[in-house]
Amino acid sequence: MADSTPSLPDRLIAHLDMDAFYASVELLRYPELKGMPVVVGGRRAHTPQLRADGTREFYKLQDYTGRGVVTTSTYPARALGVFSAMGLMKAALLAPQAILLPADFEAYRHYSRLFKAAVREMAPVVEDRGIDEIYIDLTDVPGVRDPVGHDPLGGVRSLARDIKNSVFSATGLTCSIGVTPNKLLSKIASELDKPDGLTVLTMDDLPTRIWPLPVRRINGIGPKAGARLNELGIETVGQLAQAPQELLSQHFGPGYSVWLHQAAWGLDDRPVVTYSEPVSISRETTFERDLHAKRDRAELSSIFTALCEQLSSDLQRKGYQGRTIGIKLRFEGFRTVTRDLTLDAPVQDAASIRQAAGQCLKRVDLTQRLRLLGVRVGKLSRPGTEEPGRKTRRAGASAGGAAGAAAQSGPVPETLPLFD
Ligand code: DCP
Ligand code: MG
Repeated sequence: MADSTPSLPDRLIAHLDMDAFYASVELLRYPELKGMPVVVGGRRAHTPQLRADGTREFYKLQDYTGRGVVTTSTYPARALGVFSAMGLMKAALLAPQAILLPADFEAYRHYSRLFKAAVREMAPVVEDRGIDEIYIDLTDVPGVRDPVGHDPLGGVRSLARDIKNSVFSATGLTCSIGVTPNKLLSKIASELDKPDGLTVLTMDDLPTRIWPLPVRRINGIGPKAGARLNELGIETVGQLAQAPQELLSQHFGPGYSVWLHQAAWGLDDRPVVTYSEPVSISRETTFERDLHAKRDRAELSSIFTALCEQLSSDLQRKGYQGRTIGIKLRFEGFRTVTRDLTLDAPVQDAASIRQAAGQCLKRVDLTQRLRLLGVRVGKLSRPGTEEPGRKTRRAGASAGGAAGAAAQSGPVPETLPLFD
């Protein structure tokens, strides 16, 4: 008898993303908040206080004043319109009763390690994509191609379910998984049934499940490209799939337009890469109020030093040193400027980072008030394994944000106040 089972794709790639990750970790600590609108994004001052009777007093969003943003929110808070990156005071208008909690990155990193270790025990080919997401190559996991009853994808579903269960046992947290023939589709699929979702798609599902989605759901179509496509009347992935290649090429250039077309047809050959070194490590902070280089010099200077110290301890903990030191400044009005400097030899200590970052700072016009300051170390190496240092110093400058034209570079006149 001929085998009528449709053949499975060559590759079976999963994308796993934790649900409301930071907020869910907080709920492990404060289970009484389960089911409530909760927002992570406060400062230490918003830490819940233990009352005499053993209950906790939480901080309500309506009592917040300041300029912080929502780092993440629970699904009940999202139902009220509160999402990542929204200003906390704006969020307070939508969800005044929501609970505000400070972020605890140590805890999130701990749970990140736990869930990744749990997955690796079941399927070792894992690509780390950040604190709460991974790709997993399930292609060669034993049993994955076994049908279950009449379902040719039964083995895939059952393995994905086992992975979800194992993540839950290890952490008490739920995640959402998409399994498809490639990374591009899996990244989209994992979001289709969030939270606690499991979505398995083959190429046959492309027209019904992927094409109706807005183009922005494709990882790699950012706000600019998305807006541009919409202006051309291309709203959905399906419309993108049908768009004439010449039209795309005209507006997006030859390389990106070919990629757009392939993405819309669900094509992606990228392998799951099991190991990658970070490109850079950075620390940044948004101020509670805009600070001026001259008037708030002392405050800025100590924030700047603290950032360099934190960065140095990050580098030491992770076992890296770096040769390129960069700064990021965001001014009132959201103009963002970056500067960097490449040193002869890699550094790891706070003083050297501070010194080089200070040099970068001298190349920025600081007449406008600042709302954010960041320090970054790039060109990373492991101590003892670095390539020989360069003879020359190279300095780079780039600018982004609302006014990309902010690449006003060159030395700033000596008379300008510097907080270094
Ligand atoms: N995060 C952040 N700043 C953002 C977005 C997210 O710091 N602008 C942090 C908080 C999130 C974590 O990264 O908990 C993971 O990001 P996700 O986009 O996966 O968001 P969540 O896991 O919170 O929710 P979801 O269930 O939609 O995945
Ligand atoms: Mg997530």
